[in-house]
Order: sequence, then structure tokens, then C-alpha cells
Amino acid sequence: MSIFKRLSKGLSKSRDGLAAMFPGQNKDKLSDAEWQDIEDALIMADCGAQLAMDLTQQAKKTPQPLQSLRQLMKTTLKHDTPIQDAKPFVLLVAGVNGTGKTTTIGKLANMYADQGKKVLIGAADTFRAAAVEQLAVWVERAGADIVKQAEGADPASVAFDTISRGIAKAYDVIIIDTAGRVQTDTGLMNELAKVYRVMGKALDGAPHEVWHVVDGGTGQNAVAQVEKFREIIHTTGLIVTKLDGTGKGGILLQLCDKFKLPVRYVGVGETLEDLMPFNPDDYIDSLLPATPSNEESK
Ligand SMILES: Nc1nc2c(ncn2[C@@H]2O[C@H](COP(=O)(O)OP(=O)(O)OP(=O)(O)O)[C@@H](O)[C@H]2O)c(=O)[nH]1
Ligand SMILES: [Mg+2]
Repeated sequence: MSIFKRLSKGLSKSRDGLAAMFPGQNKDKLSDAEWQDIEDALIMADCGAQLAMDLTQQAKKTPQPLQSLRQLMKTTLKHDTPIQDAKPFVLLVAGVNGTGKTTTIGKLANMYADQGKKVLIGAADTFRAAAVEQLAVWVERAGADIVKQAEGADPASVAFDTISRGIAKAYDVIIIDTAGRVQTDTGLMNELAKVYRVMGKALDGAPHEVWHVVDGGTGQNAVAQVEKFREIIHTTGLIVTKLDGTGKGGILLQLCDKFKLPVRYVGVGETLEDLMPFNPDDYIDSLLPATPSNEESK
């Protein structure tokens, strides 16, 4: 199955929910009850009550409301901030437990290696020896290199070492993996703040990007997660994983709307290739039921 199909399949539940609520395609006048159904379907797809209301209220006022709703959703997801360019390019990856950070780092390492870049990964999840081993397997598959220390080592020290080695050995891309942590755990969030700070000491301007990995199936808690992580490590982009599975899809809209952060990539499976650069147009076309005019324009 192509990765785009996987995304489309993953979002099919939300799409079916929305399709059931979308009245006669391309209708230009909808009843209040029909609008209410659309708003409810958006809320059920995890868009959040406020955004669902804002989108429908705005779309309602336009001559082609359903087309306009689609357009408004695309606009919500579009943030044209380019990824910072630097050599070495230093990336910090963080998020709560089990969201797919390590897997995503494997996929990113593979992608960069395929582009002919020299990639170094820092194993700053020093909580469990198994975490380092898991990362090492991904890194090997991707054809990248790893910097690790003993279990229990200071994650900030691993991050510092990785960047120093990366500079000395002329790596193009340096990615730091971190342990999963709940955003309400002050001790662990302080530890992450230190990793971030120390990275800047190892190289002026680092990390160039900070990507927060969110599990697409998390639901509303994702909002609290992004809010807190952003405060601590100045998140520059989101990666939303597991959109091939239970993700309802609307959470991306809510996160982009609330935090004005770009979604950089989406994860749609468990293998090295299952990472897609995020494309708002394709995404909304996968999430919403097709309309005749939309089909024609493809
Ligand atoms: N279906 C699916 N599974 C994924 C995706 N990304 C990651 N996973 C799975 O999610 C689980 C957790 O992935 P990890 O990469 O270990 O997550 P992590 O964030 O590093 O976890 P911690 O380091 O323990 O916080 C694994 O079973 C992965 O295979 C995805 O895009 N789709
Ligand atoms: Mg991990």
C-alpha cells in the first residue's frame, strides 16, 4: 500500500463520519440543522469545539460554503515557515511517552541519509538500556551513526557530546532523541530544559529545529502537551504519528490553529519508509469526503 493510501485509510473513520454529515454535495444553502451536524462531526473528528464553530461560522457566510469550509481548513494547516538551514543542522526531538519519537528519528535518519547526508544521532534517552538499543537498531538500518553513554548518564551530557562529535567529524545532520515524559512532571521537564540549554552551549544557535512528536490518536490531551513542551523547549514544528491507525485527524487542525506551528511530517506506519512530509491540501482531501468539483480539479 502506498504511504498516501495508508494515510487515507487511517483517516477513513473520520472521513466517513464527516461524509454522513455532509449534505448534498456542493449545496449552496444549508439548513441550521445541517450546519449543526457538520460542526458536531468536526468535533468528533477532534477539531475542538471552538475551531469547529469558527470554521462553520465563517464558511456559512460564503456563497459556496462547503468548498469554503474545505479551503478554510487548508488555510488553518498552512504555515509557510521554512525549516532552518544550517551545517550541521541540529534537531531536538521530544514528546510524551510512546508517541513514536525513536521510530520517527529512525525514519528521519533514513530520509536524510538517502539525500546523501551524513547523519549522527545522540541517544539522550538514557533511562533504559533498552531505549539505546532500540535507537541503535534504527540508526544502523538507516545507515547513520550514534553517540551513546552508559544507562543513567546525564541526557544533557549526551546531547553535548553528540554535537561536539558532529562538528568535529563534519556531520550534516545531528538529531537528539530524548526520553518520553509527561508534560506535568516538573523534574523531567527541567531535565529537558537543560538538554535544550546545553545544546546551545555546544553550538551557537542549536538546536535549529525542535520537533514535538504527537501521537495522532491522543485526543484533546495533545493540546496540553504541545502547550507545555513549547514553553520549555520552544517547539518549532510538530510531527504527528500513527495516522495510519486510530488517529481521528482533526487534532492537527486544532494544534495548528492554536499554536500556529507547522506540521513537518506525519507518521503512517512502523517501517523506515512510513514518514511523509506534511501536505495540508492532500491531508484535507483525505479527511473530507470528495465533492464533485474537488474531484474535477484533481
Ligand atoms: N502504526 C504506527 N505505529 C507507530 C508509528 N510511529 C511509531 N509507532 C509505534 O509506536 C510505538 C512506540 O514508538 P517509539 O518510537 O518507541 O516511541 P517513543 O516516543 O520513542 O517512546 P518512548 O521513548 O518510550 O517515550 C512502537 O511500537 C512503534 O512501532 C506510526 O506512524 N504508525
Ligand atoms: Mg524512544
